[in-house]
Amino acid sequence: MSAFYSMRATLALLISFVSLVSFPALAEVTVTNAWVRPTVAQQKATGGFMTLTSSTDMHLVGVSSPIAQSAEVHEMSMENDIMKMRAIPRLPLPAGKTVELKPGGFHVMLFGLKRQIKAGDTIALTLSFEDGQQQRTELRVNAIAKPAN
Ligand SMILES: [Cu+2]
Repeated sequence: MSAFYSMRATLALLISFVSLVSFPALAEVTVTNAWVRPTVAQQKATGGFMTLTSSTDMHLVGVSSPIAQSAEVHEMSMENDIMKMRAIPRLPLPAGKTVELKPGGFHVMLFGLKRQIKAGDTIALTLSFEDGQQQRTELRVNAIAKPAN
């Protein structure tokens, strides 16, 4: 879908360093390079991508956005030579390991888009995490709309 867009260089890099307080330990999830694919008019779904690093073992268990009626965490896999994607309820974030959501791999899927997403738009995403004690925390990040690079 990005073929509809010129490869205009988008230098904006949104970096969110947010501390998540999880008693008694202090857990920290770092999200960098959050971006979403722009859409064409009438397109109702798009993908979101980012790099996640957690200081403690966590799971990404949900995502939402005010621009979408619903959102899911997806994985891609090859089935009979066909690339398929499906929703996964929990994406493990092992302590200290960088987990990438990128085209062709894990990604966030936004459904029921309420308007067109244009390159340069800022899209708010709320990520839900769960730690080993089933303690949930939310983290809001701003994703920049840009074509895949
Ligand atoms: Cu998907």
